[in-house]
Amino acid sequence: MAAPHFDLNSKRVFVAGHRGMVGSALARRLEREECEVLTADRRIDLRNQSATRAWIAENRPDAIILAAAKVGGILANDSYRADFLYDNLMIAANVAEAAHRTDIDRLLFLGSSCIYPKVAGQPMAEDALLTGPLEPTNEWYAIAKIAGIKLTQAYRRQHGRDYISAMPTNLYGPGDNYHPEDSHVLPALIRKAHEAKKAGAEAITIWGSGTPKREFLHVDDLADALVFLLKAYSGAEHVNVGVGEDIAIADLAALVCEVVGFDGGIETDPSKPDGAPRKLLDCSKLTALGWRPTISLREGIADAYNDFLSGEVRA
Ligand code: GFB
Repeated sequence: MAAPHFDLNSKRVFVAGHRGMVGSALARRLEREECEVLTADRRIDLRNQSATRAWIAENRPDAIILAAAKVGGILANDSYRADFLYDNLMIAANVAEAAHRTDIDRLLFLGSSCIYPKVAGQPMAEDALLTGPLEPTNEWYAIAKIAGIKLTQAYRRQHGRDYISAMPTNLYGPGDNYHPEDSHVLPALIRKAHEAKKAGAEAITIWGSGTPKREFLHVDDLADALVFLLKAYSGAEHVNVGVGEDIAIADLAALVCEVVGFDGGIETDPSKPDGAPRKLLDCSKLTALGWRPTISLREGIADAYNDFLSGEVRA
């Protein structure tokens, strides 16, 4: 097998955002590598330029994976526009600049599939970026994430830095946010189905029409893909990370109810937004590099439900 582009052996890898769902999955996955994982034990505010510069200069990692972000579901994105734009812009800019200033040559930035136009040919390949208007409910987040991609490209081009970006599809898994209003759809459905089962309710209510389609990637598969890219990939263009198939929200709700064991009905609430009609990623670039996911949606939902049951939010 060819030598990796970036050898992780004996390297010090800073996982920024290690308390979040993605960062904690990354820290678990990196335990299987011969590298040292650095996390910021004393919480650093990555929105703060001098604090970020100081931490990175003091700790001097060999590589940084930027998994820290302000995230949330469709309603949170729409409600907290300033936070989603400002926080994510500052985090991306501060970390990229501090990494360059400290002479750190390897950075992996994480974006999201919402960087692509609201209406784009499906599946969406990397070159669909900036070919049309964004989905309005999450354009604030998307603009910050597009700026992050552009930062990695700019530091590559102007300063010769080996900075790369990965764009995951909708994520779920252990450590997710199960907040009833602010969460993404999959954890929200787990909570709704669980609470309806406990209460003996007749039905759960899902937001919107139930017809939009989404693609779901388990966070442990994402972490594996990110470690793969960190070792193997160098290029200006970002890389999509997904599973290659999507599911209508109404069908997802039925699957979640089945896994949770709730056999009541599913009603829709058309007063809530649908968001993008579909956002399936074209992952042929990642497949050609040699990576594939391994966790099926049903298996992943069962794992996420176990996580929900073991957590504080159990009602
Ligand atoms: O996961 P979600 O909030 O975000 O919603 P997006 C996906 C779809 O599920 C939408 C529907 O059509 C929602 O209307 N849905 C149905 C629900 N019931 C529920 C529910 O109880 N809660 C939630 N949250 N949705 C986000 C972006 O978009 O995706 C972010 O806002 C980010 O920027 C993230 O990119 C991955 O997939 O629509």
